[in-house]
Amino acid sequence: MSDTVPSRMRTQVGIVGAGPAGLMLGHLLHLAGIDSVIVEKHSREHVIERVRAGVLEPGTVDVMVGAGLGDRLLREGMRHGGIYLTFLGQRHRIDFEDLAGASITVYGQNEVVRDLIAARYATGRPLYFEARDVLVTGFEDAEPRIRFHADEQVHEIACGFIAGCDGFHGICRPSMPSGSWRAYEREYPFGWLGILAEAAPSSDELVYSLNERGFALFSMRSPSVTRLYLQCAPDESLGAWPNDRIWDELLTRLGTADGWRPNRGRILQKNVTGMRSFVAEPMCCGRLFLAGDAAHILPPTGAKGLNLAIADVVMLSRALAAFYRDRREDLLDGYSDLCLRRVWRAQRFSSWMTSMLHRVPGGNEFDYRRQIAELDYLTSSRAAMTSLAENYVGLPMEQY
Ligand code: RFL
Ligand code: PHB
Repeated sequence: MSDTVPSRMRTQVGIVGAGPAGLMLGHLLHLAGIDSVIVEKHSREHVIERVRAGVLEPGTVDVMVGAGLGDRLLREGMRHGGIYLTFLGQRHRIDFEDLAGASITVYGQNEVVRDLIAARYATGRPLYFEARDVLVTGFEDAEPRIRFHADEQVHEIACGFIAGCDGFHGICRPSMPSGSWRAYEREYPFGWLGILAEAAPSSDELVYSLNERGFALFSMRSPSVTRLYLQCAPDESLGAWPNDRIWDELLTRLGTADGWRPNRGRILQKNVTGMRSFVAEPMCCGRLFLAGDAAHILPPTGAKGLNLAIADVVMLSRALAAFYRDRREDLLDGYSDLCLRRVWRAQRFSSWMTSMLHRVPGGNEFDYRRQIAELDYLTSSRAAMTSLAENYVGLPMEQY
């Protein structure tokens, strides 16, 4: 790679990563008349087919619609006015519309990404998939560059700024010199085994359940596809989970005394995810700005990761637009602090939901009884339910 002559390009913003953060940033910058190049390590198919988040806050839906990307989302997204919490075999509804005046939308992250890639292609602006050996340099000295290998060629992009949207395992955050930032981190002693099943959802809304045997979650992707999760060990082997065992466990943990249970169906996909809370502060170094999972990750119990990624890039696109339009640097200077306030509120909410709804392996009965008491209080106090509803539907984009 080093002995070939690189193809050289110049752009205002070089974006590393074509997940929701990178693609949405590219689109918002395009709408503001700012050019960008997006560089992604995986193939287009891999990026679209990765099954991850499902819940969009109303603020995220507004961003998609405002950016002209709402057609399919408004047609196919499923609006949910609340969620259920199950414990001791009873389901309790939390009514978001009544308590917080808002609803959430279930629309798979892969559909969001599919819409964003189509929008990027429609602009004709560059998007490289399957980029190898991606390197970011020079961002501390006002000469940011992205170098990578794709299509049998070495490419070097001189950028005004670099946006590190390359997820938790990306290269941008580790490229920031140690000492210039700090990590706040917590690991959890459990993970989630997730399945996608060819089965009509048997509830119109999500069901989060705490059972003696651990946490389980009922969600969906479409009128014919159910998404389900089970608490498991962080390094659980899928080999130990034949399909019948998965269904037995899901039905035991989610089924309620009134006879409600998820419908069974062919399992289309299974995976195990560990859980971690992580925040990098500050979310920038010189002319490199981190956004989304590259800067912070949360346990998925609060359904916040994708929504935070979108909020970050809304703020970053505004700050970059103020720079290129009016030569104003104050929004770039304030970017990290502005985002971190929302990030920490989401971290608080996600770790609270996680500790309320999971059983700590080897934990004692005292904890389980305390968790049941917490759920009992939560589902019988309007004040407590309002707090959950407000946090679940998320802060408006304008409010921090
Ligand atoms: P992504 O989606 O990880 O995208 C980063 C992209 O960068 C690429 N990349 C590189 N590209 C170039 N060079 C390199 N060196 C690179 N290294 C990596 C990667 O290939 C990838 O394409 O980060 P982004 O854009 O910040 O988006 C964040 C979200 O994906 C994430 O927060 C959510 O999926 C989290 N999450 C949920 N969030 C919600 O808001 N609501 C939910 O309901 C929800 N459920 C979930 C979730 C995450 C889950 N898992 C699997 C962790 C449920 C689960 C099970
Ligand atoms: C999902 O549908 O994948 C989902 C829903 C809610 C969560 C996490 C994941 O908290």
